[in-house]
Amino acid sequence: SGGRHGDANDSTGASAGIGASCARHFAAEHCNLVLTARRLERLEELRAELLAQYPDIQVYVVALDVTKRADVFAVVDALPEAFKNVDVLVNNAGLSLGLDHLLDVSEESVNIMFDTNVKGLLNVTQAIVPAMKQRGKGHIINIGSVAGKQAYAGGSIYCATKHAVEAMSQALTQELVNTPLRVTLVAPGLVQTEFSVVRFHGNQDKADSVYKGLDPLTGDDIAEVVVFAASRPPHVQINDILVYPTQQASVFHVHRN
Ligand code: NDP
Ligand code: 8X3
Repeated sequence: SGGRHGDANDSTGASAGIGASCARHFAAEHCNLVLTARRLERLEELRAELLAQYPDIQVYVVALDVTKRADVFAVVDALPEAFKNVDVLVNNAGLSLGLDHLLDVSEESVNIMFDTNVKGLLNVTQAIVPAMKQRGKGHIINIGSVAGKQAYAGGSIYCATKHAVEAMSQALTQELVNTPLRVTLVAPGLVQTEFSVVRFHGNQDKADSVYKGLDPLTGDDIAEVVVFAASRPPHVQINDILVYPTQQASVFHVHRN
């Protein structure tokens, strides 16, 4: 798979949830890792955990806010030699803020969601992928969402950002079709992570209620899909995967016990 010894695997938003699970699952495949997020202490803890479990891998952690374009390029430029050849990029950093209706959503929330989910993903992609093209090797895995396929009341802006991730993934797939590079979009349904805690500004009860009465996906479930896509033979491009919990049938349709 991409990322085995000698190459590195870069995951954005690796300090929690799906991103941290991806780090653990790629580490289990003995990949060297570049892990980024804003909370460096979290990344350092994860690094220590992974090195204790897999002493044969190398893990580089660096604080990075994907919304800061100059920082994204500076971090990529300053990658240590052993981590320069990023083989798999997992564009995972993302968030949703609130469930305000379109008429009420604040300009600040709109900016944070677009800056992170859309422009942040673009920043990292533009910083990493040119070198992949030069080397003729690389895989871009974008974490979209069922919210990128359908929109729901209260989710207008978040859904718009995830529809944008879909559009960027589709366009990039076409733009790289004459290269050995691969593009994968993984679109999860309900995954129990810190996502809803962030959406509800730290209100744990409200966050828990999102997953009440069903058996939600875990970060590990999504990480397994990501590693599966990354570990196909070079001629196989898993392009678009929608993953639901068994009790979910659409963005609106969730069966609760
Ligand atoms: P978490 O809140 O658990 O994790 C989000 C991660 O993104 C954290 O590591 C956070 O790190 C990072 N992040 C947020 N903003 C930035 C930023 N500006 N720069 C760098 N990193 C950032 O949520 P999930 O694991 O669930 O979310 C991961 C992805 O999965 C997101 O793109 C989300 O939209 C998507 N998704 C989630 C679903 C769900 O139900 N949970 C369903 C479908 C898609 P830090 O705060 O340290 O910067
Ligand atoms: C997260 C899934 O339905 O909460 O992307 O928006 S949902």
